[in-house]
Amino acid sequence: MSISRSILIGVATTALFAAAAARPAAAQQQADETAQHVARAQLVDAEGNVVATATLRETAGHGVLIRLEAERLPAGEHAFHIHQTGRCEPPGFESAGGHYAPRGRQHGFLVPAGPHAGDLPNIHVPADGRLVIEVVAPDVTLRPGAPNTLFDEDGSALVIHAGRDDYTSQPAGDAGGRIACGVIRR
Ligand SMILES: [Cu+2]
Ligand SMILES: [Zn+2]
Repeated sequence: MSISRSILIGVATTALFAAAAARPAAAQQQADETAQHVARAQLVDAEGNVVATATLRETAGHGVLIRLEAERLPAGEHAFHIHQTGRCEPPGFESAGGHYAPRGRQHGFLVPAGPHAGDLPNIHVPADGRLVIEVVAPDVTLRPGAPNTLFDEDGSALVIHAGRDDYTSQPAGDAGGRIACGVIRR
């Protein structure tokens, strides 16, 4: 074997080892980043039954994408919000506090000084109680430490109401009682 050929093989072998070593580390890093950028919530009703699940995903700087999968909600139009405290105590779920609004503002998409960061469009549940929707909450993030993070000291919750949000009334859209609530978790 010539010297130059053995050097070439040596370089190639080193490169292979480097690639093999780098791959698990990169995969782990990617898994860590993915875990940081995804959250979930299980929404329960007043009796504690799971009625919907949500997956929340950090976008590329455009807020949090929320996918809601409902299995057994009452038919009709319902308000859907992010509330400021990650506590869901049945039956009334008042423990979840008001709408998440780290930058203040008023309630509602139809109000010039609105909306709250946690305001979301109404959901429309068909007769069988099942639906899947996706919606972006543009003014929140899952990144810890950010002023508008959903993972602040007391966390956050997803809440569904008995009635529709009129997008106007203060402080919460005149949406009636809270019929389902889920703490947002990693
Ligand atoms: Cu609400
Ligand atoms: Zn609001």
